[in-house]
Amino acid sequence: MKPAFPKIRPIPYEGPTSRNPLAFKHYNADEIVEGKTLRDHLRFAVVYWHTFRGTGSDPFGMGTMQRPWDDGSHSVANAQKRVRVAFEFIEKLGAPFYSWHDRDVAPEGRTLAESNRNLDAVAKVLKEEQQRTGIKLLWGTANAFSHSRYVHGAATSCNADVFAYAAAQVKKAMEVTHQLGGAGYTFWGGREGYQTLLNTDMKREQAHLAKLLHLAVAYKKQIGFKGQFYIEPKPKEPTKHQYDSDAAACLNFLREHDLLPHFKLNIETNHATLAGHTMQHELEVAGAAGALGSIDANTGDELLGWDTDQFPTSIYLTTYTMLSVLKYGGFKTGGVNFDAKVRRESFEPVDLFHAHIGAMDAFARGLKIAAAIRKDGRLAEFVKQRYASWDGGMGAKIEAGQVGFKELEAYMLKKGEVAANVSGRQEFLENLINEFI
Ligand code: XLS
Ligand code: NI
Ligand code: NI
Repeated sequence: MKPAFPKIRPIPYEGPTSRNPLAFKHYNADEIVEGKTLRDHLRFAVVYWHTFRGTGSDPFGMGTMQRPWDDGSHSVANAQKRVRVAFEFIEKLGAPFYSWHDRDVAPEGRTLAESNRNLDAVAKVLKEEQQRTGIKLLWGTANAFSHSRYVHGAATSCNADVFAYAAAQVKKAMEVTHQLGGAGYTFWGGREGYQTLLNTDMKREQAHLAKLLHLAVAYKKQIGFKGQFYIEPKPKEPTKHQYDSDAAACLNFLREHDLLPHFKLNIETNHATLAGHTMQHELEVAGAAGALGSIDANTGDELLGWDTDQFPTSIYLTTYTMLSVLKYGGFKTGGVNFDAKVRRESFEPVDLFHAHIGAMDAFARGLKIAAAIRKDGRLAEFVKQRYASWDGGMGAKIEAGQVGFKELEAYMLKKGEVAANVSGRQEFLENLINEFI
């Protein structure tokens, strides 16, 4: 096969003074930060759906992407050829991982059996290319939202047959993920929510979603798949409300249905903002619960308010993200998965390189800045000092459960008024962060 990107050589690291748009300025994969290479900290992954299946269509217009290697057909042969192109791209970029939905990599057939055969035929090529390049699968997932059968949702559909179909589809996607040595498997509730409560039995739908996840946990054990399961929170789009609306809602759902030990969260930046949160907020909620698994790295346009899935370039965003990731011990099975798409106006193949190179550089900078802030220690020390009243005296007794309301009343009656409050120093801290940016 002729190369799809003949003019592009493997992307080198040239350092911050380079003016070469096809070189890294900050992502030096072998550089060590906090005892680990950048490659192992960031575990970059390229997503198959946006990068190799995105057409650039939007609600107002048709696709714009120039993808000369793609014949536009739904044939298995075209899908297999696309795999070679994808791996040429990922290899030249130097990303160690990729991720997919079943229906991105292989075409949906006329029957479930045909869809499964198509997936097997493409998975064979995925495996060959993984072995040839050493690129690994970060996670797989099933697209149980695009086909019209999923009009009312998948696991949460009012139609029990749809649940059965979704279960069969997830089963197959898990098997293929397992065959390809996937480090994880993600559940994003594409249409697991409602458009109107007038026609919705919310309790029953949520119980069905939990049922599907329990069946997946059981099947995982049965086939010996050791990868990490993730839930990806998102509040809306395509439905008005999705049950996995944010990290806190997902954690509550998982706890209520005895699923928490089996899942971690895959936090996506643009989903956080759609939920009215910052990425940092979602990462802290997940991290505090011991459930920070992976991230879908992108960014939204705050003025548009849609899930625009843009490539992340803000150094503040990547710095705050990596501060939280480092705080909770770094990625184990997860990574920085670029669930992002080039703009409709960026239709040439080379734009795919610019987008990923810039985002990888932005994360490399965020990581180095976060590590420098941690090494400096002033931020952590400030937070520690802010809670010093809990480290001894009455604070320590409250935390240890040694006092009740009676003792607390007696303490305050004697003292009369609280010890003086001190400033939160937000502006001082914001300035401190800017010292490192
Ligand atoms: C869509 C989601 C999706 C998941 C995988 O908004 O981000 O791409 O990451 O199904
Ligand atoms: Ni995502
Ligand atoms: Ni998204």
